[in-house]
Amino acid sequence: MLIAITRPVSPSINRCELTFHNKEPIDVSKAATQHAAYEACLRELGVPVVSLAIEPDLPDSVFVEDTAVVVDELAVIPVMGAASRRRETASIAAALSAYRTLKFLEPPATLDGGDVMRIGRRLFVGASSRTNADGIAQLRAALAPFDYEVTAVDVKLCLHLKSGCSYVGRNSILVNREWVDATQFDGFELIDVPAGEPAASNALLIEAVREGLVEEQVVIVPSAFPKTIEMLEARGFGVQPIDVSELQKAEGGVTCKSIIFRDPRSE
Ligand code: CIR
Repeated sequence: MLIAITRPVSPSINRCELTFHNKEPIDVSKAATQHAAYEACLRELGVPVVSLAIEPDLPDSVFVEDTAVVVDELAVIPVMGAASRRRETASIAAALSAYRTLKFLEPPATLDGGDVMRIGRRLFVGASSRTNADGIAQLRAALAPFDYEVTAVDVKLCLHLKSGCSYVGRNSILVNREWVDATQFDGFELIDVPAGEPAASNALLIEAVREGLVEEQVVIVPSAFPKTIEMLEARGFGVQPIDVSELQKAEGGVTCKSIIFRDPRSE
């Protein structure tokens, strides 16, 4: 069974890092309400949520995806690309130690979990402003004993690899080819984001378990992207729209607000 780790929105989120977005005021209480709805959506899809303690002094701490890379055998704790975010990993490492052996990356490596798109035993890792070549090399070395293949992918004009592409199931990657070098995705079906919705390439695939039995794949997509929702539904994907407008102002999407992994204790 899957489990999700999340963390509440920090009251200091208006001091978040911004790289490609202009600053816009974030309504903290609306952001918290939207985040609670996101957690409720995960629970509804059969994924129990462990919400960690709030970190009032760490503006970006709701974006837990960036603080770890979790595979079945290991949790890798990176040196995060933004210095202001590096203190976020301590409490995440403590929480993940209940589920996985930990492996810590070391300087000069930098890496953000948002740069890692895992598809089975393949990990595509964005070479971005947050993740450097040492980060990719150390991740590759950490996962090599478990037969994971790590492939670097060039990223431009967006924050993380998964800002520009997401695995949506059925061997398909939803992608913005202007942001991500899709030539690395040989063998996968590429679904281009519709014109006018460049950031819709961040979508979250959940293997849903309903009523304890039936498994289905659901793709969570921000409600701000109706053309993408319609396109995926027309292609037969199960889609769950969700409003994340406030955290989009902080350069977040739908993958960044959780770390989702298999819980060995429930199997
Ligand atoms: C940052 O710049 O680090 C945050 N303001 C946004 C992080 C979003 N993370 C993600 O999409 N994985």
